[in-house]
Amino acid sequence: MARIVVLTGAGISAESGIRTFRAADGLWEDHRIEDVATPEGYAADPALVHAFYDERRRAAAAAEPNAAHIALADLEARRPGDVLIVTQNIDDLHERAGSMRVSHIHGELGSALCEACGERMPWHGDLAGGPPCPVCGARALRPDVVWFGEAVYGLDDIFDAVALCEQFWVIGTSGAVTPAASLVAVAAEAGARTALLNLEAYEDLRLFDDVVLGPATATVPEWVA
Ligand code: BJW
Repeated sequence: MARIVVLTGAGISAESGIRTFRAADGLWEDHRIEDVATPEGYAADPALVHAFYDERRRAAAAAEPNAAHIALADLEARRPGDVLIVTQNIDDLHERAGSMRVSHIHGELGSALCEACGERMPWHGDLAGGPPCPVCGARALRPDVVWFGEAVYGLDDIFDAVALCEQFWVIGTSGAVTPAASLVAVAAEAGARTALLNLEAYEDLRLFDDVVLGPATATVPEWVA
């Protein structure tokens, strides 16, 4: 179990050049959420959804981890076994910064899921055009990401880890999406010290012991120092 559990969202990757979802210039400005991030949207127009994720896979591959990702990886290196990152992000910038324990609860761009055989597999190319599944041959590969209405990955283990941690930090997420947004309540209820490091404050900050506002590349290195 980890003493420190860190929940991260799109804001931690923003300064690596990866767009967030709900900002004025965010991803949802260009796309209706229900068209690209629901099973129904995918069934209606798979080509649109593949184009959306193929472009994001290329953008993530071209991005580099920033000082916030690196500070968290350095913390884990200083305190082996004490840090668990629970990320809503589908990029791999935490891993590329050197973090070892990362749980991608909303899936990963670097993975594909075969809807025919159920296999999850590393995938680094485009999915547009319907490449065959290397396992079963069906042309049924989709992005291995969690859309609205689908179950997030690893939730039971994460609830257990959060209920047992000493510190729970939330970095760069709007807190608009459950179940990730409800983890702070679990941590607070269990007696962990809670912190929010975000560009903007939440309307309701009652569950946070500490609130540090600012860009993650400035706040996170200072916070973990
Ligand atoms: C900075 C910064 C800087 C910027 N430094 N900070 C009614 C119908 C159906 C479902 C529901 C419903 N009501 C509720 C639900 C549940 C639903 C939900 O939460 N909906 C709400 C929107 C209302 N949740 C789900 O459906 C989840 N599943 C579920 O509940 O399953 C139940 C179930 C159980 C058992 C069996 C079956 C089902 C699944 C949610 C999946 C979310 N998926 C997405 C897409 C993933 C793939 C992809 O990336 O495309 O996840 S949506 C999108 O939002 C993505 C993100 O991970 C997630 C959160 O976004 P995030 O990271 O918070 O980004 P932003 O943009 O919102 O915020 C960025 C923040 O950073 C801002 O605050 C900035 O200020 C800050 N910031 N720059 C520091 N430099």
